[in-house]
Parts: sequence; C-alpha cells; structure tokens
Amino acid sequence: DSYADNLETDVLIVGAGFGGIYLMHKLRQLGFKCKIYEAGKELGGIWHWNCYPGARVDTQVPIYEYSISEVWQDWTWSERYPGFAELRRYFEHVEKKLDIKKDVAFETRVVGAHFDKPSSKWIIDTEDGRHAKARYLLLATGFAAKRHFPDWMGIDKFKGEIHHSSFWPDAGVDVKGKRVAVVGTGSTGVQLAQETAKTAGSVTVFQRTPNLALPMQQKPLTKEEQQKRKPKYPEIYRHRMTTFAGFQYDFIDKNTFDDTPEEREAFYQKCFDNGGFEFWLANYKDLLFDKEANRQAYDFWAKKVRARITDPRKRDILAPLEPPHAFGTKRPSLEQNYYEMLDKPENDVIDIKKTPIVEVTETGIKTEDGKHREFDVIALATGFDSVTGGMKNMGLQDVDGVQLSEKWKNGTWSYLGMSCAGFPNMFFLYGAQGPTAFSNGPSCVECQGDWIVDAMKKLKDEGIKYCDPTREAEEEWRRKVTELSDKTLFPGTSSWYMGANVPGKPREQLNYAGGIPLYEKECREALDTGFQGFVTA
Ligand code: NA7
Repeated sequence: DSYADNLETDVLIVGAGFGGIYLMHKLRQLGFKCKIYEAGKELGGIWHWNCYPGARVDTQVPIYEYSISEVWQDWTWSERYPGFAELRRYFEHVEKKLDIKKDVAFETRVVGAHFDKPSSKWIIDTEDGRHAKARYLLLATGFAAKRHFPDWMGIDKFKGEIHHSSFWPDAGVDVKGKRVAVVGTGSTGVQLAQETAKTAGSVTVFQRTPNLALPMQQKPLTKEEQQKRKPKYPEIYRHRMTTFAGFQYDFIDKNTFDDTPEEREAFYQKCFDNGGFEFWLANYKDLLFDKEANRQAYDFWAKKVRARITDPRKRDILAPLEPPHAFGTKRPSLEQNYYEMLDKPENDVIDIKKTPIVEVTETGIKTEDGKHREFDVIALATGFDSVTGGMKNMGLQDVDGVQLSEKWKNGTWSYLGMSCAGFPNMFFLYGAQGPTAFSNGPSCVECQGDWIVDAMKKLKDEGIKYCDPTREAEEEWRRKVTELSDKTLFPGTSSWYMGANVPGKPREQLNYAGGIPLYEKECREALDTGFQGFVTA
C-alpha cells in the first residue's frame, strides 16, 4: 500500500464497521479525501470479529441496515434476524456498491494519536510503526472494541480449548459430543449456549445474572416479500429516526396501569408474540421509569419463562420469582429455545452469584462450594470494557499531551457524545454519551454520521481550521446525560450501560437516555447556532 506508509489525507477514520464505512461514503461525496485504518482483516466491524456459534443480530432487517438506496435496493436477506455469515455477505455487497476497500488499510491498529499544533493536524501512529497525518480524526471503533476477560486463578492452565466469544476461531471449534462450559449470560452467552447445544454432548452455563431473554420469533424471509416491501423502505428509514431507539416501533403512549389487568395481559402477550424487542421497546411508556410498572412486566416475563422449565432448581435460577433487576435495564437477549435447551438433563445452569468460580484447572472449573466440573471447551462470553474501553485504549492525547485514558479515568466527559475538549477536529460516533446502547446501531450511526459530515462541511465552507468543544460544554453535556438517566431505572442496575461490569471502572451512565429524536434535536441546535459549545478558529 503506497498510502499506508506515512500517509497524508484530509480525514483518517478508525474502524471499518457500520460507522466507518458510512462516514467514508458520505465524506467522499463531499470531496473529502478519506482513509480508514482497520485492525481486522475485513470490513464489517463487530461482524468481522464475532463468529462464535449462534452469533446473530438482535434487530430485525430492514431496520438493521443502511438507508443508502444503492445498498438496499438489490439486497435481500434470508431471515428476519440474520446470523454473522449473512451479515458478512452483506458487507461484501456494501463493498461492491460503495467501493470502500481501496481506501482501507487492514490489519492496521492505531496505538497513538496527537494533535500537532503548528500544522493543525493529527498525527496517528500504528502498532507496526507507520504514521498518518490528517486534518480530521474520526473514531468509529464501536462500543465493543476491548474485550473483558475474567481474572480467575489458573485460567492459563486449562488444557482444553478456551476462547473469548469475540476471538472465536474463524475455522470454528469442533464441539461434537464434547462437554462445553459457557461463562456469561449476556446476549452472547445465550446465543452461544443455545447453538452449541445442538451438537455438543452437554452444555453448562455459568450464570451470574439471569438474562431476561425475550422470544426472538425468528422467521425466514422470501425474496418476493422483501421486493414487494421495498417501495416502503424510504418511509421505514425516515420513520426509524422518529422513534426512541431507532426501530420500527416505539413505546406506546399509555402507562402500565392505564389498562385493566386483562388488557395488560393481552398487550404483553401481543408483544411476546410479535417477538424481538417489542416487549422492551414497544412496551408501556413507563416501563423504564416506574418500579411498579416494571414489576408488572417482570412478573409476566417470569410467568411465561417459568412455564417452559420443568426442573424447579433450574427454573428458580433462570427465572426467579423476585426480579434480579428491573426488566430492560440490562439488555435482554433474543432467545429461540434457550430455556427448553437448559431444561434437558444433559445440560445445566450454575448460579455463580451463589457459588462463584474460584479457579480454572487443567481439566475444568472449580466453584466456591468445592465442586469441580470437567470440560473440553470453555467459552468466555464475559463481554467487553464497553463503550469507553476502545477509545481509552488507543493512545489518544489531547493538545497538552494528556491521554484520553487519563482524562476519562474517573468518569467520562464528551460534548454531544461526539467530541472531546482538547481533541480538536476529532469526532467519534457510536460511543460514549451518545444514544449508542439504547439504539439500533445503523440508526445511531446514521444520525451521528450525518451530523459529523454536516459539521465538517460547515467547517470547510466557512474556512474554519480548528474546532474544539469547551470544557463547560462538556460539563453541561455530562450533566444532561446523567439527568436523563437519573429519571429512569437504569442507574439502579449494575450493567455495562452503567460501566458497572468491569471491576474498578467508574459507575456512571455511558449512554444518552433521551432517545434519538431529542438527541438529534440537541445536536442540530448546536450546529445551526454556529458551533455552539465549540471554540473555532
Ligand atoms: P455482556 O452483555 O456484557 O455479558 C457478559 C456476561 O458475562 C454477563 O452475564 C456477565 O455477568 C458475565 N461476566 C462478566 N464477567 C464475569 C466474570 N468475571 N465471572 C462470571 N461472569 C462474568 O456481553 P455480551 O458479549 O453478551 O454482549 C455485549 C453486547 O453486544 C450486547 O448487549 C449486544 O448489544 C451486543 P453480569 O451480568 O455482569 O452479572
């Protein structure tokens, strides 16, 4: 790659997933010269990294795709919630349509970046010692760029196969007839356990917190039905930006106790039958605000799930009568036969809140009650240093040489969830203090991507060379993010939304909980009033 060595460009984008590709496509149209640095070997971001058994998106298509008409016009899916292999094919299709790869340096990991004041440019350093110079630095590294590994004693001693879900070998792992342990019950753990059980001899799930998983209601999609619906796509994409989470549906304009118990039961049932996140994001509007309302939803959920499990011990671990946390304050996984699968005698679920894992041995896992269980394969579905971990891990320095990891040591400060004081001409998306975890990825990426692109166009048109948010604007944004979250039930639950999944990480709301429409309005106001909150020169 001639450009990849000591490259000079207008815009350096980090990450070639949904976000990075969108930025590149839109900025090219405006005549910006862009390059992408990508640590992986292919386009697709999260779908490039995640190929564990069962990896699948939990948002329906066509909501989970670009609104770019060249891309959607001649693309169809095979099912409502596609798996990783089909998502990878989607990115191959995106490549055919948008010709992205010619400007991507793959296997290029960014390990440092600083702003050179005299030239007003970012100098970006890669792991293998290359450097790039760019007027703008755009970070599209997503919320799951840094894995979270448990620190159990003996984890290196295990003689079988052990893999983190997002480092799963591309060639797969042969689990046929084997004893498989799955640790973690986030979206990943549920999918992994469910899929692995199809061929494994046994699956044992180590659960710290039950996943309040919802029925996926997967459905095959025909080409014909999708083609017939395509004329409606532009309207679908316009509409998704008007909903709280960037979906095709929204919370209903009614509180839980406005309905009679019978009406409520029927409504909950309808959400379950429609499947996906409807029971979460198209529920009564007080679901995530009111404890009593939330309890109603939990009780319905527990009743439905408990009825599917015959083993009383497993039933109480998987769907306890008392809620482990408010429903929806941790991300529900979408399951297909998770509960029936774990109910089978050969499979098991271990409550590691009660009996924590104390050690990994050469042959298995030991828990605090002294029990040792033997395994051939251990799958770590222990998640990520979510939202902030990736950006803190890139060696980013502010104008005074202070690392972002230092600036964010005791908490996160950004402006609009897209910029940071002291990091001029740097924007990021799908990260801290934006709608990130409370929204559909492509909706969030397009909302923030359009703002970044419009901001850069404005900077160019007005001849502004330097654009840096003020610390006051950051303080105000952080206050807003906290205030919005404090009205909800989220702060009461230890989740990755709250930074509470990684030991030692500050507990704070990492996401903007006001929904996409309000978020967009606030960001647009800042731009339309002439870079309000930024110092420009
Ligand atoms: P998550 O949602 O962070 O889930 C991680 C799971 O691993 C969760 O159940 C954790 O329990 C558990 N965990 C984490 N550390 C440990 C240790 N040390 N011991 C035992 N169990 C542990 O990650 P996912 O990969 O499932 O999903 C990430 C997002 O990607 C998902 O929400 C989708 O948006 C896509 P806990 O709940 O903290 O008690």
